[in-house]
Amino acid sequence: MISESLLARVRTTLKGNDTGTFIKPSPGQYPHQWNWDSAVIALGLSHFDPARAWAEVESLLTSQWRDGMVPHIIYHHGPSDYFPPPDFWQTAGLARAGDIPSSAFTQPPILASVVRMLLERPSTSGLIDDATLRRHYERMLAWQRWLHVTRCPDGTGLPCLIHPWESGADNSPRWAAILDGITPVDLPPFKRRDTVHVKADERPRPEDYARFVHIINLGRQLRWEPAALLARMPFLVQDIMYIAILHRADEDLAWLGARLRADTREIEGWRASTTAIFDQRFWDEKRGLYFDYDARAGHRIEIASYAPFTTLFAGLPTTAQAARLVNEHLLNPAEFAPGGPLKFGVPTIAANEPLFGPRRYWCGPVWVIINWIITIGLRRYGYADLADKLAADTLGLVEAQGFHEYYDPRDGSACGAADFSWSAALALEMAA
Ligand code: 2M8
Repeated sequence: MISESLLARVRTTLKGNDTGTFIKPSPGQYPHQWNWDSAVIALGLSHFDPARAWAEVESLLTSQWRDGMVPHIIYHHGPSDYFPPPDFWQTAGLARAGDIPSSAFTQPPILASVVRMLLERPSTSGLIDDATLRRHYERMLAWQRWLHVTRCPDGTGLPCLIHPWESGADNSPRWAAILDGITPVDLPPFKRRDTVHVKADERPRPEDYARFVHIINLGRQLRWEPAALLARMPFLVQDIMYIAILHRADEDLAWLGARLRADTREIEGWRASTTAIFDQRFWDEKRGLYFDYDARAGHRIEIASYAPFTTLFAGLPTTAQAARLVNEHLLNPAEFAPGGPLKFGVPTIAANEPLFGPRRYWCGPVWVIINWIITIGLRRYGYADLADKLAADTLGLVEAQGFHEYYDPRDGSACGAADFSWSAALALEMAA
């Protein structure tokens, strides 16, 4: 149930972050449009301004590159005090780029799933015409094809990420070993701006930030040419959350295609390929967990994170695998459950991992978007009580602390940026 007071606070936060063209993730720290932020923000908007929800989808898709990619940061209104600024990406004059200045890589493709959710809501579904919907469908199809084909080096259809920012979980310990192996050289001059708005010990470490910039610089030198990126980038990863989100997006895009009477065999082919290889590449039978894959080195990355739980969102695990994920890990107080060192779940890294950092960004804090994805997955597998409890606990955290970017799982205290759009939008989703 959505209370009037929650609705009013969410509305104030989202209106406050509304630039007119898109809703920014937060007032100071993130002044541009971010890909997966905008998608889930549209869900929150659907509860009080359904036409604006569709406008958010439209504004994200207008940034699409000619080769199909939908970029991760879109600078609709030019530069700001955010680093990197639009010209840092050096995409001007690239034939494959889009018309709106943007970053040169992408983010988790949750948009098709959001569009399906919007279409399944009576308040929102009648506000989009068939021609616009078909245009959105074609664009999302092109993006998902780009991921399965252009970003896949090994014929499996599993996309590779070329920068930690593509995962959405920028400084996750899942990427630590790869980042530690990268020595930045000849860095272009840059000045970090993120630590102006948020305490430095809640943000990526300086050495990791330098590596983020180094990888961008390599991409610039390769003119962002997809085959060259796959061949040369030092960070080349198959991320289980990213692939789970894509797999669910394929399912939801096929649903939309059927509704539009389109031929969905290509999408069904992607779904079959992912299903066929997922366990073989990522499942660890001994640990009862999925692990990401370092595609450059050719081995799994054995860090216990929130990412395996997101596979439930996509329906990828068998019932038996789901039971192991839930009983051995999600409910384990030494790792992910409240009751041991933690008071709140789900931490983004298991509490007993050496690199667990309870306040440092993606190294341990609780994120509303992750809990929301996990609750949907739990329901899909019949764990409705657990999903209800996680949703209620997450809402409690947000009610007590405000719409923050992330929260310390030991005591629930707020971290990162304040007035954070997706925490507000997804609080409404969980309440509903
Ligand atoms: C964070 O990422 C940006 C870079 O893309 C940053 O740290 O400057 C991540 O949490 C990402 O998942 C999120 O989409 C973005 C905006 O909220 O911020």
